[in-house]
Amino acid sequence: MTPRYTLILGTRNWSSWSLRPYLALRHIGVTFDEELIPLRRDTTGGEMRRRTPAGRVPVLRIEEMDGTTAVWDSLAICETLAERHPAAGLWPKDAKMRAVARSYAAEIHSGFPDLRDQLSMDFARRLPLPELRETTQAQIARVLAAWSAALAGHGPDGGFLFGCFSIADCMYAPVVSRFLTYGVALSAPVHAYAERMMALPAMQDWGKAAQAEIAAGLA
Ligand SMILES: N[C@@H](CCC(=O)N[C@@H](CS)C(=O)NCC(=O)O)C(=O)O
Repeated sequence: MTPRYTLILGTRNWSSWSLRPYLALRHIGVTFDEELIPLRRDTTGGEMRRRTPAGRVPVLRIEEMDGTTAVWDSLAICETLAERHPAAGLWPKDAKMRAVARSYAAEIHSGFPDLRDQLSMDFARRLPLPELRETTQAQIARVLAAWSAALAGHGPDGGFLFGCFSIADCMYAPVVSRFLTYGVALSAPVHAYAERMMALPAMQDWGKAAQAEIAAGLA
């Protein structure tokens, strides 16, 4: 029996962490349900504590014949999906390339606090670039250098960071959105990468849902 997947996510316009496993699930092509916990409300903290193991979204609930498993944290969810769906190629096949792709994913997962703080995800809005701290500028420069290096090496083989779409792209998708929201200056290859990411049907759908949230006064 195929497992039943449910992604518990936050308000799409804002929930950068939720976007990552959403893209991985869409890439695999499995059907999955979505349950939303609205962010930035008086009720958010309580709902998070009641409905998620760590008081945060995203969570992937996996229901199977022999029981239900909750997986939390965006990177853990992506890794679990890669393990369960090897044919989807969520990591590069080549071991050396995979090691570097994992480093990219881990780097964005554990760092860049100033970038997150000053350029918070606001998927469907276009906003002025705030005055950036030096630390934020350095973090933006690091992301752009890392993307440029990956795209120069592997981009020609598929257009994504490591050629074919991978978890590395899932992990950086919120940064792509942030750079477009705040109009961060991008080189031609990075701009082409950002456009390719935004053209993914899953990113388009996420954007439509984020727009609907804004129209409904939810984001
Ligand atoms: N490291 C976690 C971070 C998850 C996270 O911080 N999620 C935010 C929403 S995007 C959250 O749940 N915040 C709790 C709140 O707003 O009360 C992950 O990768 O999933």
